[in-house]
Amino acid sequence: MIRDKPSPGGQAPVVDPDRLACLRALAQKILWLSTWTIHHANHVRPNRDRLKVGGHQASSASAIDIMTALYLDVLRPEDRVAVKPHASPVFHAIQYLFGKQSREQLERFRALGGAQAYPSRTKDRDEVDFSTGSVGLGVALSLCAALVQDYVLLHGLMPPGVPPGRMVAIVGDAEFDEGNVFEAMLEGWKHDVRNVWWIVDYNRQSLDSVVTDRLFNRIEDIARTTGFEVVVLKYGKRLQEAYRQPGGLALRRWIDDCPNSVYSALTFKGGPAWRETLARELGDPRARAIVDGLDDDALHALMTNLAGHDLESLLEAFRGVRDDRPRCLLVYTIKGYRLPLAGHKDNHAGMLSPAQMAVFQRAMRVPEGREWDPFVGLDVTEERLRAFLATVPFAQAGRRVHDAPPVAIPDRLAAPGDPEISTQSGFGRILSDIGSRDSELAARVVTISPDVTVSTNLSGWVNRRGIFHRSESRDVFRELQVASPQKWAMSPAGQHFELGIAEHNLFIMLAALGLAAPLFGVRLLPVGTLYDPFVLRGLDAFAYACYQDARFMVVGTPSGVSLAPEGGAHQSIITPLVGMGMDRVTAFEPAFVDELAEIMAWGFHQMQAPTGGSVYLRLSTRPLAQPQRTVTPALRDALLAGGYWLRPPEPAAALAIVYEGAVAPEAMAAHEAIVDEVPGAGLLAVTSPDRLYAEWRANATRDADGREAGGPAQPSSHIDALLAPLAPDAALVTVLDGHPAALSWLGSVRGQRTYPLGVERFGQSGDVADLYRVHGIDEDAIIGAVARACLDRARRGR
Ligand SMILES: Cc1ncc(C[n+]2csc(CCOP(=O)(O)OP(=O)(O)O)c2C)c(N)n1
Ligand SMILES: [Mg+2]
Repeated sequence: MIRDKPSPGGQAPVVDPDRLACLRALAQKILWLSTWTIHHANHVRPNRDRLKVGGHQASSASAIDIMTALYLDVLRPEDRVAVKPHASPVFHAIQYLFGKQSREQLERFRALGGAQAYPSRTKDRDEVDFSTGSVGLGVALSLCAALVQDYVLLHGLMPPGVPPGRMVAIVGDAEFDEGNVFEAMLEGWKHDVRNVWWIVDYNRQSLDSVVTDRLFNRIEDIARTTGFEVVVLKYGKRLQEAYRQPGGLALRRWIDDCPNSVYSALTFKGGPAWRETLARELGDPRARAIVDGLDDDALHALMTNLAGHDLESLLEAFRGVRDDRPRCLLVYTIKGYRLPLAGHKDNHAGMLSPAQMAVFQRAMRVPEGREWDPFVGLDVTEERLRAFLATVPFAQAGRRVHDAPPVAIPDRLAAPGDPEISTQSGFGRILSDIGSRDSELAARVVTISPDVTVSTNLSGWVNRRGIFHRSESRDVFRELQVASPQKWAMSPAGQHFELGIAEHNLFIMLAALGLAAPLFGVRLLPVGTLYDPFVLRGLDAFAYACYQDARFMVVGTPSGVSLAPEGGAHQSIITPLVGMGMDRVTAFEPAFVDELAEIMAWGFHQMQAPTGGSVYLRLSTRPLAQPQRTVTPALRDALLAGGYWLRPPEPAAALAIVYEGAVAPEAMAAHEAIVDEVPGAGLLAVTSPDRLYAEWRANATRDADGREAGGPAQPSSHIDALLAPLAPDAALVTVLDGHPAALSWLGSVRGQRTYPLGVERFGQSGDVADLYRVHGIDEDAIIGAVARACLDRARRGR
């Protein structure tokens, strides 16, 4: 085993030269493997589409030394990492060296079923902690995961033997252009986040070009302001040594003052260009003497000796972190370092040509045919490297992804018995009732809301369970006896995260809470609330959370124009389509609270099922008279499958009214008004177009390979069975307080003509009756659509 020597002064240990030699050799191999993986995908593997995609080579090369220092030395198995999107080849190469990634997967990089272009929790076979790809999101997720780790620790939920880790993000400097990163920083500061490391690959380049000079000053300021300890790592050891020589300060001043674009261009051009420029611009003859004493290669190596490519500097800095305060390490690097693309402003999409690759391969001393050999061409023997790799702390754990036993969910959740109540109130009451009990479910529910806790009806739950914070804070209003129904004390035992108004943070926190099982081995049941229109504000993060299979329940409430006087800015229109279109989420929009109670119980199961997913409830503040009924098992099954007949049709009926959500009273009234004219007409309650649609599509007739084969749909889907009693040419008048496309597809199930009603235009303030009239979803509009349907049918000869 290779050990470090303690340094004489008891400072951060000096890196053992033997260990450093191994790390340097392996960094070289990681550079080779990642570059070869990309080249192989573009030039070697048969590429049917001839789509040679750049964006990986230069970006990967930039992060190699940082990632080598982290993965091969500093990280522990319990640490979790968000790797910047374009460094995925580096990540896979490192896993390959650990024996946790196969050659076959690397050979299939970016091909179907192979290693993914961007690290993916769900699709990559090596252990990706956080998916990345959409810049900025992985960065924020690492911080949110640190908050969740604190929550788990302070609630005593961490399973025995699972130590807390550091939540690390390897960040591209341009990721700081994404506002969501700053939103997360502020939230982290409010919650006194710990154990988060952001290591910024400060190559001063983004996709299109070289980034603004002194960007890091701004990043540094903001990071400090939001509680990060900032460490700037600029110069490597060789440059530091040069600065100590006579004239060194002048050299340093020149580099410090050099604009990013000039530095990048000279890096690309190499030794002679450095010499020519420095000869012209270095006033101090002693500084010029430093330059003159070096040949072109050595001069280039010196001038590009940034800390981000100096393993010693990196290790010193990383190992020097001894506390759990959040760290932002700004590490100077060169995009494309050690590749012929280095520094060129257009290099993001750059690729090595086959000729350049041949030169590079020779330089890496990799014989043809041995490109995937993990040890060939290095200065250290295979035996030593194998021994070294066997001791790497990060690779010691067998499996780093945890599992967690499911939380028991009662078969039924009690629905409030009020004769008239809205689904939003019902939701608050059901949750409050859960909170009043001493159950496993109550212990594992965590609620979260971006400053709309009270107005989305979480008050009851929060009063019972309290707000979470690392440190206690008193409820001053209560202590001063100012009457308020809402308790607002915070403590480490609280079970509600109160966020600022940033819906992005809500969804990223839901992602982190919803990954507590694989990350920390404990199952949490996160429930987030927000106003439904602002689902769109957090949509990217919503998709991101689902993309990596985080499990949560999100409640969009109030929704639609039914929150009438609040006006168009608060009225959601297209969210029913979001619920249907989003993968790994099941969306429901119940009208009645007995339905809601069943859906929530189902949802808590769904959030834990191996092939389950998240749940999105679109709720309303509109109080509705509740049906007086008991939910039979058959009704429960039907409403969970997406719909049931509130008024069943008579056989071969010519028409059905189909409604979803808060427009139930209008649909019921219209049904009553027309049923004499259209005998036997049915009234179908849809609780989830998403469920109906998904099952209908899944049951489409398919051939042996699973491809859709045309022909009649299998009559096995729930919606098909529901619509079967109607006449084959029956009309369906559909209505919801949302975009009508959510239900208009129903006509395709059995070829019945659909008359879709819904909201298609931005709304305005008003009362419910006015707005329903304006948007054509009131009783009259439904009756009008029924009349049109009957006329059409008559015209067609019936
Ligand atoms: C949300 C989002 N917008 C745009 C892109 C396209 N894109 C990929 S990488 C990149 C620039 C990345 O620059 P930086 O973060 O500095 O990474 P590096 O220089 O290390 O490659 C852009 C704009 C993306 N992946 N995600
Ligand atoms: Mg960059």
